[in-house]
Amino acid sequence: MAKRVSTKVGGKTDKFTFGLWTLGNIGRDPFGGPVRAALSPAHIARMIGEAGAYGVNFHDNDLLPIDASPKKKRAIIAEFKKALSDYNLVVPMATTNLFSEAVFRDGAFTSSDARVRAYALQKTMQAMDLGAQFGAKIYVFWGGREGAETDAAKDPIDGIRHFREAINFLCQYSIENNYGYRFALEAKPNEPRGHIYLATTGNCLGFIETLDYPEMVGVNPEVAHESMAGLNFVHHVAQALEAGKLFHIDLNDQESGRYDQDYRFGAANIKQAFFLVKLLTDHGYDGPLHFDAHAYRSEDYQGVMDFARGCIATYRILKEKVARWNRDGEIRDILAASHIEDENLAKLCGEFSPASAKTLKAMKFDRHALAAKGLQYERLDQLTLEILLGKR
Ligand code: DIG
Ligand code: MN
Ligand code: MN
Repeated sequence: MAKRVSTKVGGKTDKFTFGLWTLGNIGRDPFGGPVRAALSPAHIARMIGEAGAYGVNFHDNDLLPIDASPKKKRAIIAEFKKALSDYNLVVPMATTNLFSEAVFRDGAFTSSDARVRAYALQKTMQAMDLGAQFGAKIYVFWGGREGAETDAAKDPIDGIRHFREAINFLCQYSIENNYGYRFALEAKPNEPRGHIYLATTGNCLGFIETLDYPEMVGVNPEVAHESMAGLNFVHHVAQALEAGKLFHIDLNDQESGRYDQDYRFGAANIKQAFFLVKLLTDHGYDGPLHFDAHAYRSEDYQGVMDFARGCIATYRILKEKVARWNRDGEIRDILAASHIEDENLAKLCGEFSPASAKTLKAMKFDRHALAAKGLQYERLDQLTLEILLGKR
């Protein structure tokens, strides 16, 4: 593969990242075995570099097989570091695989077996050590096995309490070792468990406030996961962003009512992708843009590169569409007509006082007059579609 000149060319301004498990996905699914040969972490990193990304993420065992000898581990790390350097790639995020091994079949941090919970802590500390070795400053927790098929198995309150115990312990581990990690909790409603605890980003945001170190913990929302729960992904990201808790984001796409498809960004719902890029762009999100997605099982590795380049290209195209939308005169006029502000009312409603409450209660509102005028949202949405379709 051609060695890429390690300069900060255009795309590096956007922090596009891929996990080793994304381009390295070998196409296995519940009904069929692999369709692509397994590649080394160094090879996958080179592909990620060739696609024009900024960085690479990994689970501990994406990089180091769980039973690899110390010698083998050293060799893998050396090759991986060389690939990162050749392509000027960074490692912004690391995470732990607490979902593949049979030992975690009934949860890792929330297992009913204290020995499994202890092993999950040990494995995560070792994975945090590995991520820190590559400079990762974001640590993702996706509790893929933290849940239940039958609630006869355990009290869900025990599950939440055990999860909190683990996160509190690991926050202190990061502090103790000066790793400077920010933890990002990733929600998912189900799959592989019948029901996963902390099913949505909203659940995670509520849970964070019950932790010992809430300032260290944010969220890593994924498009497919909130969509699987039938929610508006953009609104969940907005709440996290507004709360200063959007520490990371997993971009992909998803058709509603399906298993977790992890499609190429924008492949299923281009309008949602547009409004997501608009939210992130308008509010200056400058964290990693992680494509937690993989190519169709139909593809060979040429198709995998098409997939990776497609994720980046679509994000960039939508950024251009956002700029076009924001400067469109007719759109601005429609928004100006529907966004009515009033200095006096802002003062009156913005800060409670007995006087303001008294004044507000005495005011006369003509609700019929307020409802008389239409809002032109049909035209607004049509203009949005015409921009997306390249007509405008
Ligand atoms: C699945 O969406 C999860 C795992 O791939 C990983 O733990 C996390 C990292 O973004 N996303
Ligand atoms: Mn997913
Ligand atoms: Mn994810």
